[in-house]
Amino acid sequence: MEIAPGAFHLPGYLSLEEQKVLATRCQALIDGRVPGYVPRVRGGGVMHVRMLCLGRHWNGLIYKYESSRSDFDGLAVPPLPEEFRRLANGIAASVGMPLDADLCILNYYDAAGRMGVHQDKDESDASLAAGHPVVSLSVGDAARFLFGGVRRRDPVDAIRLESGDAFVFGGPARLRFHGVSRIAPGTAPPGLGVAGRFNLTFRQY
Ligand SMILES: O=C(O)CCC(=O)C(=O)O
Repeated sequence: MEIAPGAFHLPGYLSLEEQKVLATRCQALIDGRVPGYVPRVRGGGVMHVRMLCLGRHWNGLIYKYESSRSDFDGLAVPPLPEEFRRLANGIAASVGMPLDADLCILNYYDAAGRMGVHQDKDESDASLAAGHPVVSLSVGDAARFLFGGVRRRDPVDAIRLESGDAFVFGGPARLRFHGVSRIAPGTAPPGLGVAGRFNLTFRQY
């Protein structure tokens, strides 16, 4: 469903079985040898998610990508799993947008998790100019996703992202402001075994 030029909400993109596999993988990654952490951002605030970057690390203190986590523990960023890359590229292709994803930001939101409204604009100038999309996949509790325009003051729509939904924004929508105002605790599908929410955003640097 194209909700604005270049922005697509794909409800129920993943089956329950696919969500289970992805949730198990996300949990293992975020609790792994290079674990998820709560980023501190420039200005001194802390984010309200637990984050793990794959493929390239996003440094929240300088808003740049790098190969090791110099803002946290100095560890090398884990690779982007090949099956993640294929999944993201396939979602982008399903809405007619070319993507060769080389990084993923995996966020875990607990019941109090949220993310302020922002633009994703730290990828390369070439990628932004080409309009390569951000591909988002959600698993677990539903979220109130805010989707605005390309200026901060533009009106914002609230969209409920459920477990298994994909959301893609590229081309003319690539620099739209977006965020998550709240999580709806306890709304993950019964049987998924997730409390809270995983969100993966894939990008091409
Ligand atoms: O959790 C979401 O749905 C959005 C995540 C997001 O905005 C980001 O990672 O830049």
